[in-house]
Amino acid sequence: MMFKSACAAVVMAWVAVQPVSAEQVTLRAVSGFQEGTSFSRPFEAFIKKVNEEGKGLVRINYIGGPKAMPPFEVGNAVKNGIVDIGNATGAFYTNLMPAADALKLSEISIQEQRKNGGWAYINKLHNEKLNAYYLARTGDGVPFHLYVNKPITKPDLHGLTIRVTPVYRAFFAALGANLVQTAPGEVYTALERGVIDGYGWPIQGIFDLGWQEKTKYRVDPGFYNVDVNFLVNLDTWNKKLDDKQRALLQRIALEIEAANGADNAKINAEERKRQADAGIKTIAFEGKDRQVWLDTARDAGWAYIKEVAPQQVDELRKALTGR
Ligand code: 173
Repeated sequence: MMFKSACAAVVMAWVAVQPVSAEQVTLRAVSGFQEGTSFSRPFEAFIKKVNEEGKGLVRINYIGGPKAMPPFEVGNAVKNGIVDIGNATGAFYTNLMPAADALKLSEISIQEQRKNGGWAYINKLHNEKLNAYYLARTGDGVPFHLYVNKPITKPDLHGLTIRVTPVYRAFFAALGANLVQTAPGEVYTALERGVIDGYGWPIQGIFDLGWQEKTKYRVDPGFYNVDVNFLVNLDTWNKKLDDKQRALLQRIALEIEAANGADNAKINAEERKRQADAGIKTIAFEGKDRQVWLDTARDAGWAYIKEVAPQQVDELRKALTGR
């Protein structure tokens, strides 16, 4: 009896001096894009990998996309810890972080941003404004386009009503369009009812929600660069996770980020072909019109950032373009 309790005491003393071996942590995740669609897929691949490779360490409980939470709420949910991880484009959280609208203006890859100090600066802004850690960026190399149902012959959008998010707002406004902001989930109905003459969207993903049925033309060239970001609530990142758990999430996030960046040129080409096969015609601006189109996109984009984030615009430009 005495021997037994002495043994127990020794074991308990031993247990007490061991570093707290972390229990498995469960994190709640949400996506700003519909489940299974183009801009949720990298995030879902991330979750799958974490759940496979992180057994006993980290588990991610995916509560889903816009059916679980409106896209423009994801930033807020990450900030307040309602979820631990969110998948969202900067355009969905400009209410909290106006500078997030600059991410689309990147001209260098996220890998280069990680090297030139750009990522660190953008992470700091996410820390401060969104109470979030900037874990990864996907969508690199994917341009945005204007899709229309009335033919246009020059970079002039007067008389057209176009569906936007903050991504396209300054650019299409500069070309005279009337703007209607909607979440992606409302685009199909808006097209069907004829309340919009077109919409902004990347080269990838128009088939996800059936928009090819209601789309006549794509305008080329594409502009900007998609950012779809993995954001971790900062208290979760700093306090709920230990070094090993953070390292696992970061490693897998970087793997997904790199794989997505490498795949995008091929996916873009497939989507262009698929659009042509579906009967979507291209309106391609060339020469001077092309230059006006691209210059207006970039200049209106940066002018807007200067307006909403004057203290940050120079550093953002350096971070995102290297200049
Ligand atoms: O909804 C949008 O058009 C939008 O802002 C966006 C951003 C990144 C990827 C896909 C859509």
